[in-house]
Amino acid sequence: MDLVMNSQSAIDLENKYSAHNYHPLPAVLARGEGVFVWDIEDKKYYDFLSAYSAVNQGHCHPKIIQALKEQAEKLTLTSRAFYSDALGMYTEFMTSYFGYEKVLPMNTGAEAVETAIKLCRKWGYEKKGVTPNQAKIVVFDGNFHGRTTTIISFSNDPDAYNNYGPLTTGFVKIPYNDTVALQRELTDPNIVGVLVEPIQGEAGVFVPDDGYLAALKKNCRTNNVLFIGDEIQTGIARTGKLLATDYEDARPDILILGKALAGGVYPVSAVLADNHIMEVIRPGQHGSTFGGNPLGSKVAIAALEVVRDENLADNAMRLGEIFRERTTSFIEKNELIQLVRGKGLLNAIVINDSPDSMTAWNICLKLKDNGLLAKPTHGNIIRFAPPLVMTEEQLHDCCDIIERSIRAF
Ligand code: IF1
Repeated sequence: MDLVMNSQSAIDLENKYSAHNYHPLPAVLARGEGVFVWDIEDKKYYDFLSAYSAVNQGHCHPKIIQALKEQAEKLTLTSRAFYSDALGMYTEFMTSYFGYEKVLPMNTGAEAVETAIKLCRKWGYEKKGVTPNQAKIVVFDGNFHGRTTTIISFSNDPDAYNNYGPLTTGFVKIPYNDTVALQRELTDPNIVGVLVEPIQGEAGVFVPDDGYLAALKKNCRTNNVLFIGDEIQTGIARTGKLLATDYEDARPDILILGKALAGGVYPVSAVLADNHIMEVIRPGQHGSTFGGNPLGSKVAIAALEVVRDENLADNAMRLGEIFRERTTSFIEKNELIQLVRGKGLLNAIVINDSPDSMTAWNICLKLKDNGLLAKPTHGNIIRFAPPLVMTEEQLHDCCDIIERSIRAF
């Protein structure tokens, strides 16, 4: 191994030994603090991805790191074979914070989605009375919920599912943001749930029309179907409210959280529901070695306290408006950018070029040169999702960088 690590040698090392399941932007990060990250050569960048919205609280938030350190020295893992002095505290905190009767702790987002699917199906058989093995869950075109075999079974991105078959059945895909399609599908008595992202992230930050989520909720209620909200990316203040579903009368029956739930410090995910749903899972019927461990529990409490104490939802709301206002007036004078869309600090710009062009990628390389990190999604879309601890002054600085970078094309 090289004694002196520079960016190129780090990239070479990763390329040689790490599976090639990613194509990263060539920035080799070594340090992070708040809205900033630094590469090996100590070049400083604004982070405009926030690890796909996992570091909403900013990198290495001192309060979260303190909780991690304190608990790491006491007790990290017990498994659920025993009780711990942290899990009760964590689950009480979580349920009151989000307003549900029960929480089921897991680790990654995909695991929590799997958990929600299992919970919903079991509820369907045991409470709704669906014929064994006939349960169906409604999902949407363009969905992204993770990488497990069942989840990729209902993706419509060939990269996600190709040659990973045989795929899991029991899902019905309908167009997103289409209330008529929803009404038609939900009357099928075998439908037990609707799994939805309140804003489709991977699809390119696609915000549904106002009222769509409320209509979805209403249709679920009328047809005795569970509304499963995947707020792994949209939750924890990202879109300007604690949850993106808080914008409407659209409380999910099953709420899925991950990512920023533990501030990007530790993998913690959760499924929340009320007793009449959660009670269908009994001892031995679901679990995880790491889920609900003391370290993750304490880190998550600290991470959620930061969100509340620092008013991150309000800040995301305010800065998001400024960001879209500035970007909108910029693109009036710039033909390369088609539009900006989003809510709070989950935004994207769409480039006026074919999705298979290199323009978005090249803009991201230029942004990197100018000290800001963002990543293209679906060819010609660039997602902008900085940590929510950003100041207004920093945001204007970032808008200057973005405008300067795009003008270079
Ligand atoms: C990757 C995107 C973001 C998610 C929603 C569940 C999960 C995710 C709504 C699974 C994860 C990630 C995973 C990451 C890329 C990324 C992503 F570009 F694919 F769409 F965030 F925008 N539900 N999203 O967004 O959570 O198991 O990863 O903890 O490369 O797969 P996980």
